[in-house]
Amino acid sequence: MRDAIIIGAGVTGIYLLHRLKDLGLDATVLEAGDDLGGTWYWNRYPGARFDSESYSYGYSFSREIFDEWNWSEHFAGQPETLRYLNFVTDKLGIRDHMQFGCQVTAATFDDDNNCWRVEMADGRIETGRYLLGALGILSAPTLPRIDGIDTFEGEAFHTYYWPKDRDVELAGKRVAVIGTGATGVQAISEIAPKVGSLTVFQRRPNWCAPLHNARIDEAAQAQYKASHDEIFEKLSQTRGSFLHDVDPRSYHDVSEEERLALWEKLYGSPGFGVWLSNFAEVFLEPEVNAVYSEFIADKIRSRVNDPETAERLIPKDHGFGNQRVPLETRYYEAYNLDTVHLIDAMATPIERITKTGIKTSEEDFEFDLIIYATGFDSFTGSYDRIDIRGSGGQKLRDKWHDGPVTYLGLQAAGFPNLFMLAGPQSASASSNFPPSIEACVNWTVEMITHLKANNLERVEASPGAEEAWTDAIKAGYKGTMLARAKSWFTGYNSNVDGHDKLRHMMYLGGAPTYRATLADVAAKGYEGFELK
Ligand code: NA7
Repeated sequence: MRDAIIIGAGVTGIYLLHRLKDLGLDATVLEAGDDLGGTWYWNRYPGARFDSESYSYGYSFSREIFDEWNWSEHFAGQPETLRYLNFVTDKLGIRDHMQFGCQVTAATFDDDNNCWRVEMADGRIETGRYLLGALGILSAPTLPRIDGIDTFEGEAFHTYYWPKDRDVELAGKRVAVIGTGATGVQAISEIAPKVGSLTVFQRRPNWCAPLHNARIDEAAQAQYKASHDEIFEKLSQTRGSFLHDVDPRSYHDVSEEERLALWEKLYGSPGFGVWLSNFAEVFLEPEVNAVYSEFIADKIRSRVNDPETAERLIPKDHGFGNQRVPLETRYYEAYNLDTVHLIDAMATPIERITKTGIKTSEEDFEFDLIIYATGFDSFTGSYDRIDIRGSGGQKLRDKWHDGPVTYLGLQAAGFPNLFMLAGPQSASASSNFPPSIEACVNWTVEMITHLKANNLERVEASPGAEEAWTDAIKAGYKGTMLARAKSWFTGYNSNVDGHDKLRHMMYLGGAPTYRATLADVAAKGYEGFELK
């Protein structure tokens, strides 16, 4: 029996494996893909890139890695990020401890031996004391439930499964994109000038804002390398572990001139500042949010030539920032091309996919390629897709039927020795991913060290601690604008049964408070956990 089995060779699995190997433990990574990288292995669609500054997305645990790796763009594209994760893995010398092409189908806790038995689609079986979920939060892609989806005779795929072994011919092709979340927005912007024609099927628009990406020249390289300490100090202080944080002034205390000056500056600045460096009231007060939303709506109107198309691209059902804000590069300008058409899939719904294209209530379209940018069964989907059975045979899927229930977003009562890194209801889910997963990994590795040192074989969240944590998570949503928005943040997905109401997926207290809570729990002898 191994000490630990990690599922997933993405950003989390790589660091976790490194820490466990460093302790001399027998750990292996099981990865469904044919290589490492997780999100950055799968999502190869044109335009896939960071919305976080590259150097804030890289790992912080090794100064050597930070110094040796040179990001070429402030917001790196998928190929570069995948190269980075390979570089880190080889530098750490842990590749041999990863098994690829392992689709984990089931995991069962053995109450007699306090260990997990993990089954894979190809019949392989692994047994380990600890089962560590490094599954990511957006790794269960969902196709739309539209009649006829299997009948289309052209090329079609979900963005997550963009072919990796060949180039997809775009030039001259009649292309459809369904979905306008962050993925659709990136893909549309990138392919619009390259295809013969592009038809975008949009159900609900998102609020998008410019990324302002740029190459990192030698001077900027030297500058960010020299700023190592400041970068990570800042990431440790901000609520979302981003380089952007709320403006300390109150919206109500500044003049209109000052307010507009800030907003213009944010709209013209790189990265998530346009979302996160605003006045706190934009997030908290619907009336203030409405004023900012109108400011952004005017920006959209100024960038789209056809006023009717511009109005269609402006969200009417939620205010700016209450869903994930896609950052874009010439997204709105794409709609000024004669070859790009925007279909309102609310007004004229898609009725079916046909052999030759897409039929809406109004028109029959013909396409060569259909791209489904239709999102994910967020946070819990990747756990639900594995038949996970805890103590006494209870299924995690059943326990989470109406939404996740966890303690610290790390464990679920009744599922001993199972840790979810970046699990639902943790801060990893609601902040810049790498800094947050490093904190979760460090904490979990310390706990495992503690258990081993004390000859303990079993650790389980107590039902009371779980209930209190989940109640606190739910309370965090009360009265917020976020709770009313229907997106993957809140677990909505029209393509998954039962995902038509708010699910309390994220810890909303901010990353620093979350880390302090973890430290406090450990300092109190792992309060809320039963150790045996
Ligand atoms: P998202 O943000 O969940 O977007 C999915 C999009 O697909 C969204 O516009 C949906 O419209 C649309 N959708 C889903 N099903 C359908 C059907 N059946 N018909 C029409 N349109 C549909 O996923 P992304 O992949 O874009 O982004 C996920 C995250 O990955 C992103 O935020 C980054 O953090 C990285 P809806 O809004 O439901 O009306």
